[in-house]
Amino acid sequence: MRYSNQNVAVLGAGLSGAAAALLLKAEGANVTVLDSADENKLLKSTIDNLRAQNIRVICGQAADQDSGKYDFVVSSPGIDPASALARNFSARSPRDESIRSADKIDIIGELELGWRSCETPVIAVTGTNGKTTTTEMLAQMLNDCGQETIACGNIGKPLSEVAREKTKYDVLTVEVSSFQLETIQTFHPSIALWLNFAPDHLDRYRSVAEYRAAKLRLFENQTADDVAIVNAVESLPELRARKVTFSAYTNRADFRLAEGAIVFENKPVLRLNQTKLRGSHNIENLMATLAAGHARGLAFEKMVPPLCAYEPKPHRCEFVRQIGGVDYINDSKATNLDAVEKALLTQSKPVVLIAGGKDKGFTFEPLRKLVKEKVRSTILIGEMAERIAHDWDGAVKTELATSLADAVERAYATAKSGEVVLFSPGTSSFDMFKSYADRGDQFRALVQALPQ
Ligand code: UMA
Repeated sequence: MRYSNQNVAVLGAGLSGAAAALLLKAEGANVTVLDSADENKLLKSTIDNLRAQNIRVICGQAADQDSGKYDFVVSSPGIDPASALARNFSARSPRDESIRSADKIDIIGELELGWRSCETPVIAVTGTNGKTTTTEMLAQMLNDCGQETIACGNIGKPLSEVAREKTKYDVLTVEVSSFQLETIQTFHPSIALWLNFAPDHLDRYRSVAEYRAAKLRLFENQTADDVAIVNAVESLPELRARKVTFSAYTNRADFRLAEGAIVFENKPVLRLNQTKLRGSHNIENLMATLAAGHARGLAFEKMVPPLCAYEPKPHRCEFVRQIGGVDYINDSKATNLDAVEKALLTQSKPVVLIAGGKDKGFTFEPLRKLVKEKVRSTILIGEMAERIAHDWDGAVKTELATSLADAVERAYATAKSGEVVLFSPGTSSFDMFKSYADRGDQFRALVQALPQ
């Protein structure tokens, strides 16, 4: 077994930590899971399951101060390297010259751990927006075309879990985030998709450049035998892999847009009115998916039917209901400004916008011009409400709401027939909700409960 008799610490007892711990245990390691949260705040079923497998779990302050001797450490993506839990080990990292070699501990991420136990080639999908849609759509298309795969990674099923299950696949379709890429060493996708890039996660990174550098590690271990599918408008560094480009905005791309169709080598390969996806961002997601299928040797005629059947998932400009001529749209998945911009650009009716949430360290100023153009009124919620009101002062009418329920009531009172109530928060949900999905579910339920 790969990790027989090794002592390994796993940081975080969420989805990634639990999956990493179970994989390590199955591969012979003695595992300790450390989580900074109080035990009663963690999922009891997860902790019970870990302990039932003879995995030690230490929570709260004792975890942050743990002084156990470990051969290496596996970190969950959500754990900020600046946190007390991570710093306890990074202070002993092999990269720190001042530490005696006997005391050094290597830290890898859960993605890297899963990769090391995987014998299946990987298609990795990253981008600030669209990666979940593309990962899901690509996996569905590959399966329909007879190439067995599973959508995993940041999408919600950690790669370590897939590695432990040992199910045979032709290829794995892995959504990868910057948080996961930060801690790779050998992770090597044979096909890497770079969908787009926009500022995000500035509560974790010191700068946009630092966020971009973490994401660019996607290509780090690729060779000339691999394929890099990249947005043509991005100026990326020199890549070793064979580059295939796509763009809905320029003709200087391998996959481009012409007369309502996606075109490759001057031939239309997919008519857009046949698909259920809308907006230029989704056209690019389709282009990247077709490019990945092409790189896997699939014919376009085979790929088109499953792509046309693909239904957009909840929380992504999801139409909820029409009341009194007002459309209510749930775009809770919009966790950064780029996503709000895309949602606003697809609206043809005046918008009543509900936005706001956790303070992720960026300003909403860049949207000011577009908001002035498209939005009649804004209703702001969460940690960022006052800051957004300040950023958009004078551009649009703003109201502050005390809760999402209050925001929905205010939108209902404000919106007139022929308008759209768009819930596109522009930042993450963790100040008030468990996740973007929980936030979107609550919005949908509140809208469903409104009188006709
Ligand atoms: N924790 C500590 N100390 C800390 C911080 C956190 O102990 O300083 C503990 C928490 O108490 C908690 C655990 O760490 O128990 C949570 O770990 P985690 O945040 O890594 O969450 P997981 O449940 O493992 O989920 C992670 C991804 N979460 C993040 O990257 C924040 C999930 O992506 C992913 O689906 C899952 O692994 C499976 O791979 C979510 C996400 O928001 C959807 N991703 C970001 C995004 O898409 O923008 C990157």
